[in-house]
Amino acid sequence: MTDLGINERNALRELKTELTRFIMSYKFATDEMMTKINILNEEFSSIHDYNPIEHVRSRLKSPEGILKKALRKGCPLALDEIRDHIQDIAGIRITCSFISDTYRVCDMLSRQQDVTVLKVKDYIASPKPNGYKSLHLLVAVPVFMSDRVQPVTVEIQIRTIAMDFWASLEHKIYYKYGGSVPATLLVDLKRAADVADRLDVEMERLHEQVVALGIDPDDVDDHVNLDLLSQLPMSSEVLEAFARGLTGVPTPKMNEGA
Ligand code: 0O2
Repeated sequence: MTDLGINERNALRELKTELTRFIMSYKFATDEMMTKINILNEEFSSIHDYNPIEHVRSRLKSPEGILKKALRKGCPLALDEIRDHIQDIAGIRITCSFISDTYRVCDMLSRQQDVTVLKVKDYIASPKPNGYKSLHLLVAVPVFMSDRVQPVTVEIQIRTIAMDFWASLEHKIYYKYGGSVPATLLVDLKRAADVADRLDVEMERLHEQVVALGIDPDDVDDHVNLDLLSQLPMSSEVLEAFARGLTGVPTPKMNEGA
């Protein structure tokens, strides 16, 4: 190994500091947004009788993932360029029970003073041709470092449980086939997306009825889910998978081989 001169060593040290700052800024921005979401989550759970937030997950894109996306998008491999062009380095996914909740959560976050909404992509109102549905909110939050305040972009995906279930399966299939998914599987996936959509619409309708009756939704949700699932025109395998995804247990009717 060759010895580095003082200039090279300084340059390397600077690069390492910049890289660390770059990655840490996304971690701090995620932490800030997660705090905001957790506050809403806890407030709804303890003060209101209904919580629109079911699950929250966050992830930082790996350096390999950033590099792959930069190459795919033809983005120059410089930190400033990556910051401007790769907008989902920090990602948060919020899962809600009902479609109306996704918009409600989106509004609550967008209204916060220190959150700047950069872009909203509404794939719920306008789904992707493959059936993908989700509300994507691109926000910038100020991250306060020792010597600067840096606005950092975070992508927040807000979707229902059914949309999330479909998207995670589609994502696995897409990667399994390296992006070239067989046509028959694409047709099946689109059909499953339509089923998930019908489930969401029905669940919303039932939810509205429950709210109109003044019943505490926490007391009845599971019962309603399972009854509705059993009536949907889907194969028993898909029904079982949905039931597991929604409640963690198969429906009694499905166990009986219905
Ligand atoms: P990963 O592995 O989940 O991180 P843009 O970022 O706006 O320049 P892009 O990437 O097309 O362009 O933005 P878009 O459409 O908002 O997608 C961003 C993320 O949404 C994706 O990140 C996925 O997580 C998710 N997504 C978008 N379309 C689909 C889809 O058809 N199926 C599934 N399962 N997820 C989707 P990545 O980096 O592509 O992937």
